[in-house]
Amino acid sequence: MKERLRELEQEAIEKVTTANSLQALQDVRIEYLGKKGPITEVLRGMGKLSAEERPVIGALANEVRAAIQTNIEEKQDYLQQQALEAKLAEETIDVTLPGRPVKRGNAHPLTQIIEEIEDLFIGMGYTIAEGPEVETDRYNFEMLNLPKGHPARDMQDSFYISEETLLRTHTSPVQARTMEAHKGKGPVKIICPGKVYRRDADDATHSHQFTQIEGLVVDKDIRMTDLKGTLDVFAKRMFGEDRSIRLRPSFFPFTEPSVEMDISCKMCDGKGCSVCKGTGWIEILGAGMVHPNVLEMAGFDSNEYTGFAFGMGPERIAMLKYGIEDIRNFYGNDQRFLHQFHRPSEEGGR
Ligand code: 2U9
Repeated sequence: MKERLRELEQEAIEKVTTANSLQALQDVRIEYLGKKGPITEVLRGMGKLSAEERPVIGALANEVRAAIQTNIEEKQDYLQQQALEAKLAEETIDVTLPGRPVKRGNAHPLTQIIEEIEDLFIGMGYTIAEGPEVETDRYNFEMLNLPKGHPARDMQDSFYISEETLLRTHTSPVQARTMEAHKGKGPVKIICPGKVYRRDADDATHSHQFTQIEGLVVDKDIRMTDLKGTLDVFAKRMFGEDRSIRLRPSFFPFTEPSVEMDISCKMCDGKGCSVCKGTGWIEILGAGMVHPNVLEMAGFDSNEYTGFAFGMGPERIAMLKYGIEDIRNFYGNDQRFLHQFHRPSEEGGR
């Protein structure tokens, strides 16, 4: 029986040596150390042995079982280590591989136009002023010479939140607030960009939310010629030095006199084409001298102070500049549209 046990030990160790997978090793364990294995069988037959032989064979059987067990565990550690090393080798990172390009975003085309206009006016000494989009009736209408009952205050045209509050319909309340904060003392020289809201049905040229940029200068001796000179500089910087401007009489409740400004059509150089509808001119903005009522309501003495103001729609400017035909493009978040407006500083990685 001793020989049989030694033989089994020898056999099992050989099989452990040749086992080259964790599964094969598990098979060896079951074959030799399992309940139905030969060593268990030897132990079961010990009853037939003499009293002297029994402890000797018992001890030997346990020794053989322990030896096989240790052998299997050592091999198992080895195989696990090998598997880990193989996995690590397979997963090696090649740090010399070029990186995958990251898709970079860009500023929204309207943001770009607004920033371009802001920069232009900052260069002429203006500062940027902003204000709330939820406004009171007082700042949005009253202070701008639009008293109760004025047709422009029609409930149908504005998003009212309560009787006294609404989504601002223009950025003019920012100018009214800024003037009021100056407590009757000039100069005021500001540009007010921002979102505005009108109860309009959306189509190719209307959007219920759009943007505006308005400008305001209030000081002593501000004249219509200051307005004209400023708008001429703006038109030439924005659309090209070869553009000319013309002012047509118009009406706004907050300015008197009021004008609309056209620039000569770039497409036909003023000769008349489909873009300018044969007129040679394209309407760009509205402007005028600040109405004395507006100056007085904001705390300025209209005998001492005068001012000019102008307002434009960045959507319209961008549509003219880039030949965009539908205003809804600005609000659709279509990447195919937006990605066409990368600025030089935003190039790369596309
Ligand atoms: C104060 C005083 C005067 C702002 C002005 C316009 C003319 C104008 C619109 C044109 C189309 C904006 O893009 S648009 O919707 N605006 O024509 N805006 S003068 O005059 C002001 C504003 C505030 C206190």
